[in-house]
Amino acid sequence: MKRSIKKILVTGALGQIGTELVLALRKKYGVNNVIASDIKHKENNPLTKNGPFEILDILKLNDIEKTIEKYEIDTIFHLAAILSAVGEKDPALCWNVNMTGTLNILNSSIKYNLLRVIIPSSIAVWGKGVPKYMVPQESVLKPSSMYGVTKVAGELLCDYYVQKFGVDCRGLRYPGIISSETLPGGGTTDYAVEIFYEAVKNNYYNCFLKPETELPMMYMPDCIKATIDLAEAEFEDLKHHSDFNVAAMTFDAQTLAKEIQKHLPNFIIEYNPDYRQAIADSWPASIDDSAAREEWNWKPNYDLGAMTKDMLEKLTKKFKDGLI
Ligand code: NAD
Ligand code: AKB
Repeated sequence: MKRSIKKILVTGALGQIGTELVLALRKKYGVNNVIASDIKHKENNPLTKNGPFEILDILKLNDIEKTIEKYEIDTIFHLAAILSAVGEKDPALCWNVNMTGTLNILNSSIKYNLLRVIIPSSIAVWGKGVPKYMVPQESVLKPSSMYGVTKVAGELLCDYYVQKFGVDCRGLRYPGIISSETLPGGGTTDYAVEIFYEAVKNNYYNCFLKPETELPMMYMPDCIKATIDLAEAEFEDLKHHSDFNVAAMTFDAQTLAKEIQKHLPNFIIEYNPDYRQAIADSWPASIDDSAAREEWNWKPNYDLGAMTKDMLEKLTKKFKDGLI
């Protein structure tokens, strides 16, 4: 009989993507069927107050196994990771969390015969040797950040487990994700979130990238849609597994600032590039996501204009309510 997703564990659930993914999954699969977990606990966080939550360090295999047994988990969304900017400051931590964590999840999925594992990848897989625009699905993967190295190795590891052990592991190369619920956790694309908070609160932003640095980006509702759509796709329809390119929009900081100024004409931006500029310079500006479109009907809903309007509406309300 065909199995379907019933009990979900989300690792790194209190992070930027996890916070919103857990809510979307709980809406779809039922609150008690989605177990949020993270290495830390946050007081008064709706995720930890209004549904099952476990403190779980993904470096502790034994604890992962106990959680899978306790809740009879069949599907894991593995989001716990160290992102690019923090990873460049502490490469050993980045390697350890991203690689050991991924291995622990994959090995647990064999031991407990899990239905499915979703492990995100990133545009950080690219470095030298690819075109700046419309990087194809099959491309040279030569990252220059430790984070990128772990993302390439993670993709290869997942595909190896698919072929060797029949694990159903799936992943997407997310662009920079922009969202209004939880601040990002130490990446290079974080500027595209911070800029909105600072525009709403102070009408001013000091940007850590140069004005003309173009990067691929995506609004959170599209990120959630892509993640759940891929998780629910039929295995037989997929030719790829762990490395789907997904795209939504491309812009640089000066274009984003102009879009914000359409709504907040007094907004001022200044540029003081730091060590994150080199990371951003190593990534492409746009990517070709036709494999995702063909294999599981991927299509984004938000462009730069729609995303900016929605972000400003949401954050302005939060600011007025004293929440940010
Ligand atoms: P985040 O940094 O916001 O959250 C990661 C979470 O992992 C944090 O809550 C952190 O506490 C937790 N964590 C760290 N070490 C842990 C450990 N040892 N055990 C358990 N939890 C631990 O990251 P995110 O932006 O939500 O990213 C989720 C996934 O998506 C990651 O794999 C990331 O590489 C990928 N991704 C994110 C973006 C983006 O723009 N947000 C873009 C591309 C790829
Ligand atoms: C980062 O900047 O590190 C992330 C990513 C693109 O993977 N947002």
